[in-house]
Amino acid sequence: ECRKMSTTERTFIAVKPDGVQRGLVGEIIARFEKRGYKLIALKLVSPTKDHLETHYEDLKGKPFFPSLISYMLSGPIAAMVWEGLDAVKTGRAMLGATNPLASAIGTIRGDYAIQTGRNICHGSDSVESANKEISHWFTENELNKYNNPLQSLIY
Ligand code: RTP
Repeated sequence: ECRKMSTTERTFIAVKPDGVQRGLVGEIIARFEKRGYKLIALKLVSPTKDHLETHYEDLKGKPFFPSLISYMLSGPIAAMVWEGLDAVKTGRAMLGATNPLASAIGTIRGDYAIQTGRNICHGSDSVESANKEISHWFTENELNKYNNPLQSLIY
């Protein structure tokens, strides 16, 4: 078995329009904060259709693509970047499976969602897509550089 060494990574996490409207932004932020991840960037945005189609370009051929885009256009999205050990894989684990009915209890989707088409959050699925998504959603200026002394209690 080939196990990857844990490394400090950045991941793009977004609260989708349904999550924002249901008042789950604070809950989702709190889980990443409490786990020990470092908040690098955060904004509430209403992206264009073009922006969302590029974000989901790998899914362009899927039958659910048009409904996914209109779902993502249904309201503002809380976009964020979190940094820390294994942030991509652990971030996905914290969100839970894409289909909320298959998500473990204790995950964000497992606790707050029941439908794939309304699964309240997004998380990058690899370091490569995280880097792509971070630069798609944020400018270099919006990626904050700061020292958080609390990190020394976590690592
Ligand atoms: P995400 O990118 O949002 O974190 O989701 P994911 O990687 O877990 O899932 P992916 O397959 O990339 O799908 C992206 C989003 O499209 C919606 N979806 N609907 N069968 C369907 O109706 C269907 N399948 C996927 C979900 O909102 C999913 O998160």
